[in-house]
Amino acid sequence: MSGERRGFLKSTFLAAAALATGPTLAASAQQAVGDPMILEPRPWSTKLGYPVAFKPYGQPSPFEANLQRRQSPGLTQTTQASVSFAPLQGFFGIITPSGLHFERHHQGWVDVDPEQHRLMVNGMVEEAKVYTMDDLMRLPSVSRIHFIECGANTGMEWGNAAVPTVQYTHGMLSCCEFTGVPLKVLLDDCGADIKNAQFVLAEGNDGSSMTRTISMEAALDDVLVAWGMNGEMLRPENGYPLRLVVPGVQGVSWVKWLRRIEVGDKPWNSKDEASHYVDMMPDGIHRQYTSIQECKSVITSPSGGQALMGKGFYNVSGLAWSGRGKIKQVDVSFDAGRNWKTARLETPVLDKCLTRFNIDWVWDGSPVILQSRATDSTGFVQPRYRQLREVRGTRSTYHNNAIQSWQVAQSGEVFNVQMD
Ligand SMILES: Nc1nc2c(c(=O)[nH]1)N[C@H]1C(S)=C(S)[C@@H](COP(=O)(O)O)O[C@H]1N2
Ligand SMILES: [Mo]
Repeated sequence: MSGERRGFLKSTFLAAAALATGPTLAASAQQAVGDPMILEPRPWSTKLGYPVAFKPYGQPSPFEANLQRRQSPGLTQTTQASVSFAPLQGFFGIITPSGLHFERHHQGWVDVDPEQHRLMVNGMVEEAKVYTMDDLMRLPSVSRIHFIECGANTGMEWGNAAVPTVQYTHGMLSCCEFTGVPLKVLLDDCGADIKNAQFVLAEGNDGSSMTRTISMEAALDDVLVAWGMNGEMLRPENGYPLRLVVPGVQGVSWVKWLRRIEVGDKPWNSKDEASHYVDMMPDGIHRQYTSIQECKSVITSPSGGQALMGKGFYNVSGLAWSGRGKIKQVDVSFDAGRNWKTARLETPVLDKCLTRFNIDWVWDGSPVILQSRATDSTGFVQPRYRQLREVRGTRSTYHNNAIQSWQVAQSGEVFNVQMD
């Protein structure tokens, strides 16, 4: 190691020590002397372990059993039309484990036999075609990491702080590596009339026959017809064997169990577009076809429902994303938005993808309100509730990207609160 590098390490260590005034970072660790957990053998170190492939498909540790998708206590559940929220408070980095991806089904999820699955491309094309899964998987594929967020995410918070944890405020959000064929390849293959057609319709093969209009601009840009998720086939809940991936656009357009793409010259105004995911504006008129998920962020740790273990050092961590591009900056406030400090963005920072941010914090034990505010590559800054309501009024359900506030009480308990 060169002298220069050693010097760097030494100075960063000193900087860290200086930051954690009084007790250093290590102060949270127990003193080793006398701790039986390190001094005495544990049961698992004194016997044979399980054989390989004891579980042919790996499972999380039984000690992690509490980390689950959950249904919100604040929502009316019907048996099939429902939503499960991803436990954002337990995630690291940017990838959502496949088994914890949120779910939103308008008519329940289905187990599709891939041998019987077909994708039709028709409408304004030279030749309509029907593809089998084998046909599709022979085509040139790409893999891309993108977030998917339901347009209704954070929807229960329009009025006031309604639900207790980040799982319920922001958990209709996930981020995976998707593998599939660019939709453009299929449109070219069928000779789509891209001069005159401005839209495509995507149709699902479940009981809801989900149908959504997507702009030709997006269709020719980064939309994928995907079968892979996190290195394996899609999970049934997420559209096995085929779903549309529409980067940056609200989840409803990511049609699952995708069976048909129709090329056309006007929006279809389908049942799924007439009432769902439209925004009631202050003038009483519904804004239809809102589709891009605007720049947003949330602190996931510490977050509502958690409790700090006493004053001292904490790594404050969260997620930021924008449907319009990359995250440029995330600022964190420890005093309800009066002062802001710029957080570290962890790599990779990708287009229309979750970005993980972290920032050092020493809690002095007094009550505080934590907030994060993201800025994207277009310069768009995530709004406060007051700014959002100035434009959108108060009667919306969807597309809430306001700054989230978490109150840390003197007890260390963290609560969902809403700041103007
Ligand atoms: N065919 C079909 N596609 C669908 C839906 C559906 O009910 N049926 N739900 C949509 C909605 S509203 C969202 S937010 C996303 C959710 O995707 P996920 O369940 O994989 O999280 O899928 C979309 N695609
Ligand atoms: Mo959704």
